[in-house]
Amino acid sequence: MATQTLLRLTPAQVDDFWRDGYLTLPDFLSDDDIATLRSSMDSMERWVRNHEHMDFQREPRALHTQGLAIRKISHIHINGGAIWDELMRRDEVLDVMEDLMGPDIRFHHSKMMVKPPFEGSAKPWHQDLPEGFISHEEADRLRPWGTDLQPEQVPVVAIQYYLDDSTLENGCIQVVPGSHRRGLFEDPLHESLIDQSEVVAAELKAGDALLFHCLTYHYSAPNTSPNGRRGVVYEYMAPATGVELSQDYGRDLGWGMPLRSPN
Ligand SMILES: O=C(O)CCC(=O)C(=O)O
Repeated sequence: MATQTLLRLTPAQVDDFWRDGYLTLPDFLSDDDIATLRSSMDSMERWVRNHEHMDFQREPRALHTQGLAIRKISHIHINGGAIWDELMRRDEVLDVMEDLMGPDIRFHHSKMMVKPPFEGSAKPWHQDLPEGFISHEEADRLRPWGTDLQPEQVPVVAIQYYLDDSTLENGCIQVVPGSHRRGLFEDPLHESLIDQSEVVAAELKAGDALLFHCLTYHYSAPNTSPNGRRGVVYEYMAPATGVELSQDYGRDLGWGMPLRSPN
């Protein structure tokens, strides 16, 4: 795929990320990227509709498509083939991660989140950290820290690339700015933790990307529109002090794979 031309993050963008817990990156993917990834995704969706696999999750209430609509494809860097693996390793994204977390960058996991027209379901408010990054014991150890748990101590950052425009109507990601400095909570987040007046909808266009920290509260609403919304997530981490990573259940999913090392 053609490379795109994002420059390194500016110091102001780095500050914004660590202040707000998220950052938008307009035009991260080139038009060629979008076309290639969409075409790959179209074929994958056709294939996945007719096959069962532990990495494919369907929409629970997919009435229009007789239960076949796809909600999620886990481990897209493996299940999607070479172009999705290349996107995971791309210098431009590793540069961004290095700007945020330093020069020792490891891969954590990937997934394609699909919000089919009218049938895409909500993803409840949550923080990513407890979702497989750490053991239950580790989460229990970190929760009592409250706001003493600084996001810099758990350097795990997600980037979501959009293959389609992502709007409030089709279930864009919504975030609570600054929530990554409020500690670690049970998963999913209790509704009492969400103050709607603080919520920001990250409406983005195809080709844009959204970065968010693993402690940032985030949510996506059901897709009530005729427009699908596909957003692929890759998550990266710096070696974290004091945080025990969970295992990848015996499959070689590349979790913890070094992608960039300090010279
Ligand atoms: O794309 C979505 O709708 C949800 C993604 C998400 O919450 C995540 O990657 O943690």
